[in-house]
Amino acid sequence: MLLPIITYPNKLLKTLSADVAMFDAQLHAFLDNMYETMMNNNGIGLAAIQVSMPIRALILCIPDEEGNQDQANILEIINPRIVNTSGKSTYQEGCLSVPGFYEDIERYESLTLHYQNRHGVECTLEANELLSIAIQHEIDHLNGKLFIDHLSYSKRKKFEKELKKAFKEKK
Ligand code: Y12
Ligand code: CO
Repeated sequence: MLLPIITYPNKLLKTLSADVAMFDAQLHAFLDNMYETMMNNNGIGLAAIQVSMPIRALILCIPDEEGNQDQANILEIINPRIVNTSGKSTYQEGCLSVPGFYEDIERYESLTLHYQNRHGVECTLEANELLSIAIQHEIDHLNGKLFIDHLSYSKRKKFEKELKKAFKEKK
């Protein structure tokens, strides 16, 4: 089932999402719906709050070298904790909740993540490059933060101007 994705400036995107406690069939159905919704919208990452569910769950499907997204590569990450970080790298980010806007954001180059899978099993993941960036972007969503919240004052102004223009053009 496709779920509606909420977009900026919807205030729900500022929610601090709550830990997941029940790893049941309802959660599994929700994760399946998140996957369908993300793929249908050409996304590579989606946090539960983007579909109005304030729980600490996110999914990722990083494309391979040919740009293909394989369902076998899907990562379902519940109650994530970043336990180690190293390096810095900058990547031009986009977000399904901020359609049509892309900007360079600096993040940790590598990280170690502790999280639970859909069955509640504790897992550890070492992430680099795009996966590391995507994890940080999605964990920000769980904490009510968007990539545009990392922008400098002048870049944030540029974003607000583009948003106003896009809104006027839609009318
Ligand atoms: C690196 C940086 C950010 C992330 C977070 C996940 N971001 C996305 O999945 C963004 C997807 C996206 C898709 C769009 O749609 C198309 O390209 C057809 C899009 O364009 C519009 O909405 C107009 C914007 C963002 C992971 C890794
Ligand atoms: Co996003």
